[in-house]
Amino acid sequence: MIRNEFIKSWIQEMKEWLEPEDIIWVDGSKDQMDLLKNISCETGELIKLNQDLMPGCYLHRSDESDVARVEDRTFICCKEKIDAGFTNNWWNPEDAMKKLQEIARGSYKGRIMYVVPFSMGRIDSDFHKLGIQITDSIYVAMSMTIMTRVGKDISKLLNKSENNWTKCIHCSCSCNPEDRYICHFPESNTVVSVNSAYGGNAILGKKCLALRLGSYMGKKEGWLAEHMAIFGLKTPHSDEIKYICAALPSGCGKTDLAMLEPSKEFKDKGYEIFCVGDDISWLKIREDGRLWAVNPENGVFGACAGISRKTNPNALKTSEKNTIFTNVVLNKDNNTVWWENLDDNPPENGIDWLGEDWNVNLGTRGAQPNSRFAAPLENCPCLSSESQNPMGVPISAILLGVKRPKLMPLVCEAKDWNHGVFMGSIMSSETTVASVGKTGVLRHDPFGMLPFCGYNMSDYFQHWIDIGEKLGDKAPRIFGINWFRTNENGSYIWPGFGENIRVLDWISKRLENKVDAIETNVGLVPKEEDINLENLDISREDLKEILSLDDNLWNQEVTEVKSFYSKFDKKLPNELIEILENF
Ligand code: SAT
Ligand code: MN
Repeated sequence: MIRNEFIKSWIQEMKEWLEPEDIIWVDGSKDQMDLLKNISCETGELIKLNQDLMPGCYLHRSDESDVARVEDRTFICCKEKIDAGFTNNWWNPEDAMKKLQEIARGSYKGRIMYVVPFSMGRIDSDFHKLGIQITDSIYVAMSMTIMTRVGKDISKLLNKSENNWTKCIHCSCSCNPEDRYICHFPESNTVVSVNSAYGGNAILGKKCLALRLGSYMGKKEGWLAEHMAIFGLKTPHSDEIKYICAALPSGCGKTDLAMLEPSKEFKDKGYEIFCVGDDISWLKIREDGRLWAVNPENGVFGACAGISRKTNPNALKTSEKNTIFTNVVLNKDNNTVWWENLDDNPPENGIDWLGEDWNVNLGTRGAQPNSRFAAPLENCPCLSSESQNPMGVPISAILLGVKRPKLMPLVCEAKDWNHGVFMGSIMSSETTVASVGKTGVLRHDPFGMLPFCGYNMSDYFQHWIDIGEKLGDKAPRIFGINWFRTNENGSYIWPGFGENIRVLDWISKRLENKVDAIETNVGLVPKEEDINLENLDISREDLKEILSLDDNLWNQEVTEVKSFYSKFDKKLPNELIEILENF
C-alpha cells in the first residue's frame, strides 16, 4: 500500500494525462505474474511455450519497426546544452516535455496502467536506486519484474523515500517510429519513453536509469555507472578469486565473457569464471580504499543471435526457465524456440519472428538479428556466490574491449590508470544490431558508453581521472582487449569464446606480477610465449599478428583521435591531451 504523498500525487497526475481504464500495481509475486501471463496469452502478447521442456517460458513478437535501441531518437533533456555534450542529442526540457505530453495524451485510454515500483540494486545494499515505472505494456511490466527487483519490500521503502526515486514513464502509444522518443531529464530524475516497447528503450530501469541517469548521479555523488560485465576469475596459480569488470560496446560479447565456460583443458586445470553481471556495473570506492562493483540488475537481457551450446552454454541454460523470448522462431512441432546458429536442427515447421510460416528453405532469416531473451540472473549456472553480496565485489582489473578487425592487439595493458582512461577515451568499435542503423561501421565509443553517458563526455573522462587519483595504488589495472582481428579473408583469427580464458590467464598473471610485457605505443603487450596456445589450432605466426600493432594504421588512428578530441565542447582533461600529444 503506497502512502507516500509524492507518489500518490504523481500517479494522479499520470492518470489525468494518460487516462488509463484501470490501474494494476505490480508486486512481483508469483500469483500475480501467473495472472499477467494468462492475460497476455489471451490478448496474444505472449505465446506459452512447451512447459515441460521450458517451464515458465514465453514468446513475444514485437512490432516490426521496433526491434532495437534508437540512438538518434534518444535525448538528454537538461537545461544547458553543454551539460549533455556533443556526443548526446540534447533537447530543452520544457520543449521536450511539451512534445511528449502531446504525443502520449490519453494514450492509455482503454488500457491498463501497470505501476511497477522497483529497485536497481539490492535494497539491503548502500548502493541501490529506487524507481517507479508506469507502462501500458504487460510485456514491459513483466520484463521489468525479471530485470529489476520488484516486491512489497520495495513499496515499503518507497513510502519512506519522499521524492527520492526515479519517475519512469513508458507509453507504447502506436509504436510509431516517427513519434518515438526516449528522453532523460537528469535534473528532475525522470525518464519518458514513447512509441517503443523494445527492451533497451522500454525497460527503463536498465539503460535509462542504471546508465544514463545513473552516470549523471554517479558524477554528482562520486561513483561510476558503467556499461560493464562483472565476473570472478579463478585460476590454479592463485588462491584468490579475482573480480574483473569488462566494458564492451553493445553486441560485442559482454554476456559471453561474463558467463565464459573455459575450454576443457583449462577447466580441468582449475580455471573457472563466475558471473556477477553481464551488462551494467556500478562502481564505488569503499572504506578499504579499493574500487567495488555491484550489478544493479536482477536479470539478463541477452541477445539470442550467436548463442549456442558451443559459444555460450551458460547463457543457453540461463534461458531454460522463466524466460521471455522476443522475436525468435517458434517451432510448431514441439512449441519451443530456435534462432540462427543455435544448432543444426532448424524447425521444419516454424513461425518466424514476423509471425509467418517459416523454414530454412525459404532462405530468409527466422529470428530477428537482435532477438532477445529476458531471464532471471539466478538461472545462470555459473553465478558467483558473491553476486548477491550487498557490498559488491572488489575489482582487480578493468577490461576495455573493442571490435577492431585490423588495429588493436588481442590484449594489452595500460601503463597506468590515466593511460587506461586514455585508452577508454579513444575506444572505437564497429556498430552492431543492438541499435538501429548500419552495422559494421567504425565509430568512437568511449568506454562503450557513447549511447549511455548521461552527461558531457569530457566531464565523464575527468570523473574517471579523479576516481583514479582517489584510488592511488589501490586502483584496478586496466587492459584493452580485441577478440576480433581478421585475416586477409575477413575471418576471425582468434577463436574467442571459451578460448578467451587464455587471455584472461595472461591478465591474471600480470596482476600477480608473474609475467613481463613489451612496451608499445598502445600499451604493454604480452610476449608471445606467455599466451598459452596448448591444444589450440592457431599458429605462433597468427598469434604474433594479432598481438602486433601496424605503425601506419596507428599513425592514422592518432590523427583520427586528434580530430575526435577537437570536437569536444568542453575542455578535455590535460592528462589525456598530454598523452595524445606525446604520439
Ligand atoms: O537493448 S539493450 O540496450 O538493453 C542491449 C544493449 O544494446 O546493450
Ligand atoms: Mn548493453
